[in-house]
Amino acid sequence: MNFRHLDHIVEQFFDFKELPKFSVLSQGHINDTFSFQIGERTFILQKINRNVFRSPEILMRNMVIIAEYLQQNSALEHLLFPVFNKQGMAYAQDLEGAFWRVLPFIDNSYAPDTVQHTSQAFEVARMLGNFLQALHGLKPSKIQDTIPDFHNSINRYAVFDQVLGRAPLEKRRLAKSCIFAVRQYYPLFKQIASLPLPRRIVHNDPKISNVLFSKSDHQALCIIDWDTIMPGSLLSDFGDMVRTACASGNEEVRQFDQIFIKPEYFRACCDGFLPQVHSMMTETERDHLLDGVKWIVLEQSLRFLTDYLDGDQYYKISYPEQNLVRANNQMALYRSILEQEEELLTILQQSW
Ligand code: GN1
Ligand code: MG
Repeated sequence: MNFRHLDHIVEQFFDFKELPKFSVLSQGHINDTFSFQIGERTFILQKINRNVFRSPEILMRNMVIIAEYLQQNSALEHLLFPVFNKQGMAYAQDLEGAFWRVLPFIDNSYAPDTVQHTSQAFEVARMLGNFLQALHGLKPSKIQDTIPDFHNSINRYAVFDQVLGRAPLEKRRLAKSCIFAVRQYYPLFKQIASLPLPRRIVHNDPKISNVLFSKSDHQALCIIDWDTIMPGSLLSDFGDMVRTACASGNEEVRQFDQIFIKPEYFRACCDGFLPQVHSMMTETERDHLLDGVKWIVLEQSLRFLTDYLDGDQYYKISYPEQNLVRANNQMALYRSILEQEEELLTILQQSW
């Protein structure tokens, strides 16, 4: 791959004698991510997806506010302070107007895609709980929405309905069972929307691959991907964590009958998470944690399904039916949670 077009971006941030060495990091469904080296130092370079983030300026402003807040008010390490360019801005633009940012690279770390051991599930949860507790004092009004209505599932369902109306017949036929299931389970979104949930600053995308672990002792080091940190609900963060850290396989698994929540991972997540957030949670939040998991898994299925029907405009894909596979995978996870509900509720109660 030719990276020469990236030199022009990096030179807006740094002076260099030798050309930087770039590598592609294939993380995430949204932004394009690279790492590069200047001398001994390694950084992350990211192109912000404008289709998803309409206002990169707001996004980067949020990031700086959050990093400064956490530096002053928490003991968290590895904060994602963006590197400022030579004009003192937290991003740079290329000749086509695309927005790029430079972030610190966390040495000696890795981002797992699935949990291999209960201790990893515990660590993800401890890290997320810590992070939410640290953000607890940051007023929601300080942070602007980077994606409005991000977890407004009722809105997302309305969009799905419109997209469905204009989707090609063949796609509608192939997605028939998932479309039917989304319709069947839709009342959950209404139930969630009717809950008196406190609005807090939350991560909004705490999937397991957004938690970095240390290569030496396998402890969680930090939570990355701050693009969607904005006012929202603690339930959706708990939900997204469980969706990815407790599942028997990731979103890409095609053997849908093998997708379920591993009870031992769920127990580890509860044990890692609850003590961190215990003091700040309201009774409504406490009573509906498992509904948060169901909500986010169902919403994720709906999001993949909508994108499949809409011509794969949002999530990156590497083969044509990938978003439908992901939607069916998440629907299988949702159904398995319905079957496991009693067992999971017992684990939650035991973890208090
Ligand atoms: C996207 O960017 P990435 O891959 O961390 C998405 C999340 C989804 C996730 C599904 C801004 O996250 O909301 O849960 O894919 N991010 C955005 O894997 O939409
Ligand atoms: Mg992301």
